[in-house]
Amino acid sequence: ENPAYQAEFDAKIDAGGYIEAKDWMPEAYRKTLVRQISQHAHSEIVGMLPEGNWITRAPTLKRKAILLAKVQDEGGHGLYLYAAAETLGVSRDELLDALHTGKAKYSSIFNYPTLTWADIGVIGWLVDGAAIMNQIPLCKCSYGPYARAMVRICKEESFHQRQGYDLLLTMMKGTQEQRQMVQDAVNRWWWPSIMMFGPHDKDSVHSGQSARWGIKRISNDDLRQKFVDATVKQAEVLGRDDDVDPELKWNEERGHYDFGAIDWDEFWNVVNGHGQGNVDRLAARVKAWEDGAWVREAALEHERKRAAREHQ
Ligand code: FAQ
Repeated sequence: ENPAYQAEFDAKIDAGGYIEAKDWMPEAYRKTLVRQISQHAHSEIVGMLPEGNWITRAPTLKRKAILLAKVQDEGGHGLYLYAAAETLGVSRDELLDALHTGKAKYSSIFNYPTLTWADIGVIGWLVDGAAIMNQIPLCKCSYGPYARAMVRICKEESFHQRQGYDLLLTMMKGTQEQRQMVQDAVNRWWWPSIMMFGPHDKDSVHSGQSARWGIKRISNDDLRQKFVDATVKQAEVLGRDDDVDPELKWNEERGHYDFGAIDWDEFWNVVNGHGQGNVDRLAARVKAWEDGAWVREAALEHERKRAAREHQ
């Protein structure tokens, strides 16, 4: 701890400025960022799995090309985010090890199964919709490398959200069976999507400090409310029959939609590794890492040979 550096850091935060990788920062600030950015990166990479399942089963060439592009974007987001975390002095191997050994979290949402093609539309509409709501304020977070990575990520997420909504609009114009499929997918993904924003503000252990540091610009509950308000309107255009939450209704006085109570037992159960998909998702990641060992070895060997040639 150095009081002069601390004062400079505080002044920068108070002025809404950016902290850069080479700037002095409190150890706790660095650790919080490593935790959040790496969990965010893991979410992108694990998030490729539920959708990846459907690439070979996309109903048309157009939908297949779109889904392929979306899943590739998610791989890219994971890589920018790992690179942003690395600027904080942590290695990618350490981060991946924390994921593979189950020490690091990733978003609860990716532990739910994708049962039908409508799930792909609903993930784009609701899951990417929630992700954008949370990520737009992160474009202005106080850590420069994270904020800058978020700008491009948000642009790509916007395409992801629209393609999901477009997929659902198409299905809603189809047969009764297709409309039913959409309704079923919405019913299964609605509550997990609104859980993505994390615990209520009063139960959120990190919120106070993260807000003070300019990492969290809008609270978990405020983002959740913004998401519900925006999404109900989109659902009306979609022409959905709303039986997902009987308590979901416009509250004139508040100027917001009210909604029912979240099942926090389910949320913590999934976060703590006991959701439907946790075991499979982690096993798929570990297998991918192990199967890729020869690629890493070949790349290192190539580099060793190149360096040896240069020194001859
Ligand atoms: N799942 O005190 P808080 C995507 C944990 S979008 C699992 O409120 P904080 C794009 C939290 O880590 C999804 N764990 O924590 C995509 C903490 O535990 P810890 C990823 C959760 O950090 C779309 C504890 O609960 N987006 O991937 C969750 O201030 C479609 C206490 O909570 C991000 O990661 C949860 N939902 O606020 C890809 C955004 N919520 O770490 C493919 C960046 C909370 O002490 C397809 N992250 N926890 O062990 C954030 O904005 C924040 O970290 C929050 C949580 C808001 C998620």
